[in-house]
Amino acid sequence: MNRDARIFVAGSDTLYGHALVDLLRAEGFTNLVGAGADEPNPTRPAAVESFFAATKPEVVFLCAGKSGGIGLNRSRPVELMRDNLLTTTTVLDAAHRYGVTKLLYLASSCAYPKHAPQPLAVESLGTGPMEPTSEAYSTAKFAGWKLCEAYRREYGCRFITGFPANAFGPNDDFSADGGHVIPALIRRAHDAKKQNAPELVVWGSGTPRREFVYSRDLARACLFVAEHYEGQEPINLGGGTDVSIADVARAVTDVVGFRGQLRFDATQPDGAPLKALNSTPLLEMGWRPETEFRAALAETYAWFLRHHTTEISSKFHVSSSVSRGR
Ligand code: GFB
Repeated sequence: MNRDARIFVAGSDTLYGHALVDLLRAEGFTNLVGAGADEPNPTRPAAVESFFAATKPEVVFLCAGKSGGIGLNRSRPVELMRDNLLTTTTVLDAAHRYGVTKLLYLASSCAYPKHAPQPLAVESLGTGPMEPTSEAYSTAKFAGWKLCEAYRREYGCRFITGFPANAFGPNDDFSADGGHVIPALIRRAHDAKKQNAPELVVWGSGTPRREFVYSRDLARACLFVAEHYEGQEPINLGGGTDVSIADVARAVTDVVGFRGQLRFDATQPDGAPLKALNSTPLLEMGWRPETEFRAALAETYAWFLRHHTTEISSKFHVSSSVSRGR
């Protein structure tokens, strides 16, 4: 990719989008369009149309679309599904009509069947029912992938879909009830430490396992795929190992410095028992994750301390703080 290519990161305010914009700037890409106040609302066709007409992006990373953890997926399926369906149809349509030369759409590992063989290979997509807690959001992500495929088939668009592992990092949604497990536990462990609370509640049994990817590594994988991958098949963006939620909780409390007990709350859902990606195609192309899990957690907590130290969160955050981008 030319360093002066016009690149649009749709969803530059999301976990993925922030990391991508930072990486692209650090790698010397000088012509980022819409990475700031001029980014159009991706669910508004007229705004997206004017933006594409004015800026004519050549490469698009489609990171936009609301997302949240298992709690938000259970309580806000409509908002998550509508936002993602509208975002995908709007941005892909504009990208097609304005001749974008390459687009990478970020889907989600929760679009895989709940009981597909592990690690999850792209051949398993669509072979069984999804995890019910996130079915609405996952269906929208699945549809986004299928729409990319349809543009490729009907119009020859170079639209690629990536399925990332569970991502975390700076700029995530750190709300205690709406965020994904790592930012939510960072928030609650931090609050518990400040309040000298005797215990930290961890949702579910602690036995589910997830493969995590640090957002900076995910951004590197996205750039790598945009530069080197031309296949029609979607591609998994992982390459790490899976960890149990109990071990994640222990690692978070270590990093945060919370010394109390963990209490597993079985009234909260576990979600899928295991989600690990088969990222062999990406690894065979030569890409590797760089950041060790503990180091990534420590960087994330350091970012949290710089940006979130004034509030103590317990309230559920709805639309305005629903994080975008998973
Ligand atoms: O991060 P999380 O919501 O992602 O939850 P999913 C992962 C696991 O952590 C589940 C447990 O077993 C949760 O029960 N967990 C423990 C917690 N404590 C907490 C907590 O405080 N907050 C949260 N959120 N979980 C999401 C999907 O599922 O995966 C989304 O719902 C999205 O649609 C995302 O696709 C990647 O992997 O279970």
